[in-house]
Amino acid sequence: MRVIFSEDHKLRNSKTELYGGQLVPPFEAPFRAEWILAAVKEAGFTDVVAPNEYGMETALKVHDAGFLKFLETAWERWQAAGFKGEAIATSFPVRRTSRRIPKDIDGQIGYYCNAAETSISPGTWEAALSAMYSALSGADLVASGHKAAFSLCRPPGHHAGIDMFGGYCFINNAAVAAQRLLDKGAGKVAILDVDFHHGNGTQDIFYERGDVFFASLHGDPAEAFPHFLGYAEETGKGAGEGTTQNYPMARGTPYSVWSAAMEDALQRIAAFGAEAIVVSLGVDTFEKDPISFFKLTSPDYLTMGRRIAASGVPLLVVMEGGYGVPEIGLNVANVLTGIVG
Ligand code: SP5
Ligand code: ZN
Repeated sequence: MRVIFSEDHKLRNSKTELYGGQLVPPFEAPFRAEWILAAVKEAGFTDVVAPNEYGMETALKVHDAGFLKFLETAWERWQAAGFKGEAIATSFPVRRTSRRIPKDIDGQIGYYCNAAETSISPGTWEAALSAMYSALSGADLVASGHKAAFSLCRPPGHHAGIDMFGGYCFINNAAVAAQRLLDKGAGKVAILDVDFHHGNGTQDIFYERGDVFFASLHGDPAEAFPHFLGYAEETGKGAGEGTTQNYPMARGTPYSVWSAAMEDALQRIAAFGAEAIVVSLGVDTFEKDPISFFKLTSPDYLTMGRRIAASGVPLLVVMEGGYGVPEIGLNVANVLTGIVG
């Protein structure tokens, strides 16, 4: 399985995350990608290539144009406003407010933000673009006949919605990849989101579309980020009625319970008729993850990979979350090893 990886991920090196009322060093930091890359090479995945470059056509089919322009220019505008720290949203379009887009950067950053822990720093846009390139390059490999590919994206993407960033995410890499697979000829694609957190951005993007099935396994939003989406009753709307499936799970969930949910998700994906699956792979389901509460162990990721591969359709694995501990590398490598058998 080929690995697509861009060194430009390092350009996303924010100094601050708003956590527990303090500005702390971000959980989502460059060392994550370095650990993951080292571990997958160690496991024998040595075919590592840099992504191709692309324009914005595919991203513009899943994101709002004004939002992408905002992301591209936000840091420059924040600096021009004379602010000294990283760009952090402080005011939001909540209940019973106008949907007009403010003109000033302080207003716009709140308009386009869904979680204020994530600050915009110099290089964030360039790194987010490089992650999108990795996702697109992986999609092109799968579209051209590769049975599986791994896009080692950083920053992650699944919390980025049509016109919202947050949750450490800016451009929704998995959504862009799914769109690319459709544009390259797939009639139907599924996204299986196994990150600990609900993929609220991906759900937002495809909620009313019938060509992409979205399934997410995650910590119950009643107790976990992103707090406001990911309940089981959210199943899609309009043309997308029945093409979203959520599996919220409790604190302490072990693989025996988690895997039953994945089984159901994969059966629904097969019934939908997906011609390819994009796996939003977060390993923050790990028992030692610092910000999550599931209890998966390292060997569980091997079993997970095997079951996903048994779906029999081409797979694009896109990196999402997983934090803090060196085992994130092994856990990702185990999923890939399980997939290739
Ligand atoms: C891609 C991804 O995994 N994004 C996750 C973003 C989560 N950001 C908010 C973290 C807040 C965690 N609160 C945990 C409390 C632990 N006691
Ligand atoms: Zn996560």
